[in-house]
Formats: sequence, C-alpha cells, structure tokens
Amino acid sequence: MKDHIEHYNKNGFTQPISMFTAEESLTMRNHFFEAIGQTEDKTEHLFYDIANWHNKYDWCRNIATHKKIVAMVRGIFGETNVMAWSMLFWYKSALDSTFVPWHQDGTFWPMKPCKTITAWLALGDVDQHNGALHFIPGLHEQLRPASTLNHPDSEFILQCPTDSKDIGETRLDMQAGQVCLFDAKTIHRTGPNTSNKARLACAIRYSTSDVVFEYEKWPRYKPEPLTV
Ligand SMILES: O=C(O)CCC(=O)C(=O)O
Repeated sequence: MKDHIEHYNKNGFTQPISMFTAEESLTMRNHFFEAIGQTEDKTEHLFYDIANWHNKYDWCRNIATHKKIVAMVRGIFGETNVMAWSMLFWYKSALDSTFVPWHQDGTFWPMKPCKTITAWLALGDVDQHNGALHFIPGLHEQLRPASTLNHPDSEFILQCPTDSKDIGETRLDMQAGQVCLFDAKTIHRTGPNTSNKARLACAIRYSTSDVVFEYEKWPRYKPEPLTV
C-alpha cells in the first residue's frame, strides 16, 4: 500500500491495483448490461441514467464499500471518515469514436475543498485500442482554468488546456478487475474505442466528511454521500 500511496502523491494517480478476479469483474459487467436492459453485443451508443449507482444496486454498493478499495482511499487521505458520493459507469461501445478530452474532474464539481479520490475499476481489459486512461503525471496540485472544446466526438464541452511543458503523458493499460485511483485535480483523458468489443469501467468518487457540496450549484447528478 505504501508504494501506491507514494506513487499517488508524486503523480496524482496510482498504478493498476488488482482488486477483483477476471470472473468477478465479468459478473459485474453482466450485472451492468442486465441493469440497463441491453446486451453486450449492442453496438450503438447507450443511454442510461448514469448517476449514483452505489445507492441503486446492492452489487454496486458492494463495490463502493469494498474493504480493499476503501483501505486504499483512507490510506491516501490519511483519514478514516470517508464517504462515497457518486458512482457511474463509463461505457464505450465497440468502434465508438467518442473521447474524453484532457480534464480535471474538480472543474465540474462545486465542492469545498476540492478533495476527491476516484477509484476507476476496469470491467474488461483496457489498452491503447479501447480507451485506456491517460494521465499527465505530477500536475495535480491546482485546478487550471478550463477552455471550451467544440468537437462532435468529445464527451465534454470543456477541456483542460495542456502545453508542451506538460511532458510525460502516461497511458495506463489495465486488466479486468484492476483499479486505478486518481485525484480530482489530476489531468486525464481517454481515447476512442477502436476495438470490436465494448469498453466498460466504473468510477467511484470518495471524499472525506469535511467536504461540503454546494448542491444548489450542482447542475444534475447531485452527490448522494454514503459513509463507507
Ligand atoms: O472512463 C472514461 O472514459 C473517462 C473517465 C473519467 O474521466 C473519470 O472518471 O473522471
């Protein structure tokens, strides 16, 4: 755990951490498709209510409260009072050209202080072909002003500007059942899915109990904190 915490503090994210077996992650993947009433081989973009799965399904609550994930989050925060306040699924269908541009999650979250760790769980292998996470290491101390992005394939209309000084982009290939933890100020992105299989991951957002959510400013998908 110490190595992961050191890596996180230095870079803003951890290396992949094995959390669930391939079989367990396949079961979760199947639960997801069952929950949205679709099947794995649908290729069109899926529309589903993405918010707060940790309070919707027992199998999701079990992920959000998983002892080893929570222990890692507590270790990084250095605190025991931790809540999961959001859980959503990131789905890229087969041959999906949409991408998530460089961004810092904290840009989108009206909270004080800006203090969140995301646990991103791969529910299938991820690599350069199907939208692995990319990070810019070591730039997680402050939020940068975001700029607008007008691209038909972008998931967001805001992006975090990066320049030639932001060297060392790192891609994190992960196996099904592995988790990566990253900070609300970490600059990250994911590319399109050029493979023939859907890419599925879920992201659980954790904060400590001192964090105040400015609910009135939250456009939608308001936080639903669950003590873990
Ligand atoms: O999984 C993705 O495609 C994007 C994930 C992401 O940006 C996030 O969880 O903050």
